[in-house]
Amino acid sequence: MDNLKIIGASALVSCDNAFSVWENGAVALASGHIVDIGKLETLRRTYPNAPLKFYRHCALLPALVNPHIHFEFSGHKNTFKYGGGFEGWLTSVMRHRESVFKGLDRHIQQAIRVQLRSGVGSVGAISSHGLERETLARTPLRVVFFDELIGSTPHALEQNLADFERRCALSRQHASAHFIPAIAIHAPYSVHKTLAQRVLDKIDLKTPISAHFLESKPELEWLESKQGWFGHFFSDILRVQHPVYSYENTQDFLDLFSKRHLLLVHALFARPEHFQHAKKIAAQVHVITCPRSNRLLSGQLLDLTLLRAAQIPYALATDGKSSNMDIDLLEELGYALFTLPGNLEDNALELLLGCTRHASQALGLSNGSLEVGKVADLSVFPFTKVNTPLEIVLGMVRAKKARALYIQGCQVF
Ligand code: MCF
Ligand code: FE
Repeated sequence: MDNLKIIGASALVSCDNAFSVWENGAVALASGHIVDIGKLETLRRTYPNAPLKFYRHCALLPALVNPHIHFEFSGHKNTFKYGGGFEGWLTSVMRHRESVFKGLDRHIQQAIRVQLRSGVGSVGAISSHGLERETLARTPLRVVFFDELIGSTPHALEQNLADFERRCALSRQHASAHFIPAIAIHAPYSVHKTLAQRVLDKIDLKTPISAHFLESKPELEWLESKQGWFGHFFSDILRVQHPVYSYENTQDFLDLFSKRHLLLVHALFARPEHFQHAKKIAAQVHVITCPRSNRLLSGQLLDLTLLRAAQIPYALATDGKSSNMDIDLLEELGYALFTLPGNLEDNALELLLGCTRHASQALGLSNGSLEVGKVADLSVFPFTKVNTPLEIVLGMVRAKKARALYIQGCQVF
């Protein structure tokens, strides 16, 4: 076979369904895909002429996937208000968001370096304005680029739609295996139902759709009973005279996503019936959890027991620097491991899959596990204890950065 090469390490963690782990394991790659996997010695015998790269005292894993990040907010440090609940944060974003876009390109470059350094090969990038599109299209990162739809007032509907379609058209120009255009419906409170429907009517069913969902209690109150802080948000902050209730309730919002490939981001205040409805209505649902962002903005963490009961997989993400101290997925993984309640071993396994296989599935990619036929996005970390998912997660968190990263079989570092 042409272009065949072997990459091996002292330990291999496949993150496949069977959660196979190999001592002195390796993958054979050709044309950016995994064509074989097994013991290093076996692969060397099968492909005696293939060049070999072996990482001693290291573990080979799928490259990590960060499925929710706002690169446009990478320059943010301490402008937005923390500690005043979600309401305080959102008010401060509405007032000051333009000011954090200064010197943006330098911050985006740095944010990209942070992703790669921590072994992240793919990201789900939420784009409010398209300011990061060109930079992301030129990086080695695999990017699922979610152009974000926002607009809650009916009278500005045509203008919001035109702006969104203009950004989507620019994104489509970059479409490739490394840059996959997708769309985000910002949140129930910020996207009018008619606007969302107009957009979704034109989008094919395979396109991943991301939505911030029930991130705060006021959002739930607004959706369910048309009461609470969001009334003030519309009249006093957005200056909408008579706020329109465009969704009858939470189910009505979820009905937008019939047969869709849906990523529900946060879902902190979702109730069992909401998860059940999402699962029934969509073709595929993942919850994306961003624990540090959730703690900072809404004071709490996702209740994983509700997801397990609904049999909805979750993936782990950093969110943007707009709502986090940094955007390092390994830091997020450590925080999640130490703070999410429940059985530590169970959580470790879910979190590991949450930044590999499940995150990849959420983004509709074909990486995220080491299996024949998968795209060869690989990461290497300096540890060898891989007896349990907990040992693996601890090894990654302790490493603080990856030793090597391959995207589509090409070495990034
Ligand atoms: O995920 C966090 C918190 N929830 C909602 N939005 C954002 C987050 N980080 C950045 N945002 C952006 C969002 O994309 O903030 C704006 C949107 O552009 C808020 S609504 C004007
Ligand atoms: Fe977000």
